[in-house]
Amino acid sequence: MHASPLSTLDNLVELTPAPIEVPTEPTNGRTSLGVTTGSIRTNEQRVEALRQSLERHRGDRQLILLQDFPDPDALSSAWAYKLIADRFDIQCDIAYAGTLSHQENIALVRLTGLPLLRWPCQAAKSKERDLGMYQGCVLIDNQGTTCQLSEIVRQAQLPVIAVIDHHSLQDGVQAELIDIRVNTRATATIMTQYLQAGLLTLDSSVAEHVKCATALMHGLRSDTNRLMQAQEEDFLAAAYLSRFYDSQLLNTVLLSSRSKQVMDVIERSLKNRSIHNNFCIAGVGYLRYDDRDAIPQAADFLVTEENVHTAVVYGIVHDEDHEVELIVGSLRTTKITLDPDEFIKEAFGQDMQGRFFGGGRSQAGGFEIPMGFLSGLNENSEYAKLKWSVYDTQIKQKLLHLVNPGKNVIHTG
Ligand SMILES: [Mn+2]
Repeated sequence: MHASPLSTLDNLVELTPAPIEVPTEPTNGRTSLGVTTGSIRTNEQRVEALRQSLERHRGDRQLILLQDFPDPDALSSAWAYKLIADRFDIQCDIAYAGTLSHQENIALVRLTGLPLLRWPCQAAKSKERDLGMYQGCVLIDNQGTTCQLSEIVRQAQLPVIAVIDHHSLQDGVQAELIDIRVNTRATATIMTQYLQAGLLTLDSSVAEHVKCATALMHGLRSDTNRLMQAQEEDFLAAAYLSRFYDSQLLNTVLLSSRSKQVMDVIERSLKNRSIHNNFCIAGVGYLRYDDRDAIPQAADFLVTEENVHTAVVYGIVHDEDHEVELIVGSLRTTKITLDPDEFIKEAFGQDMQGRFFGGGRSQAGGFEIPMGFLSGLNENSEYAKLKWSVYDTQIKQKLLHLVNPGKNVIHTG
């Protein structure tokens, strides 16, 4: 494996009991190492900072932005923020631009009544006047890089009040309050700590509290591989939530079954996979926008094979609304020393604007590569085949450069 400065950093951070606070200024340059330059804050200071921020914005209306394909950690954490903010007379709306495609996420939202707005980008743009009713926005479980709405909000000059996240620090994060803990396994853990510190006292006789606690438990479990990767602070958060959550409701959410489309994508990933140096790589060809969540699910499955520590699954997703195609990929790893954020950034590099094609957190990462001019016209099946084969080859080449350094794996020309 390549020597990753960030994985060394993460190991270092793990030895430090106090989590790291990031600087509020954007880091210069492209290195994520900027994360070390911040001062270390205590939990009390963090709680106080959030309390003051909420106090300062009393009576405001805030927009909580989620990543385009929100997962249980993001959904539950946003809900917890909304309930906390409510105590300070701040009304929040939770919005996302993409699709809620994982069957468990759909079940979670339906069964708990989690308040959520879907704002496809086109609609959000035309709603620009509506953005005027908000005094600020909040990014939860993301830093704006995986959230199309953040660009629209930026154009509307809506101030970013808070960023609460656990993914690796992305460039240019600016907000009044930044709480990014790269060493914490789930944003749900961070939000539970805020609840526990008294920003909102949960009450098991309030149905909404019980449902939110259940959602947080689900978020925490799903970002820690069912608690198997959980650390002390996650267990402490889960212990606190256990007083309020509804285990039967959680069970119902977890029992939701996979759709046929997801099974088909998993089947294709199994058929197409190749294993090099304990890395499993699988291209799954074309899939519909609404089925794109099948990609991380296939990666989750492939990483369970013996002798595989890391799985990368990717495919071409066709977004009919916007008439564009993009490569969407997911990485899952059980290798402690592999940093998904660093790995993806190193494998695929940046676009012309200097933005990375993806990133990640502990054990998971994702990437999106727009296909631009080559998008569409797949009715011509020869062209569609050729296009897939070009992208498939190029992604494999880029990955194998890192997986088998020194080996000239694929000869071109
Ligand atoms: Mn998360």
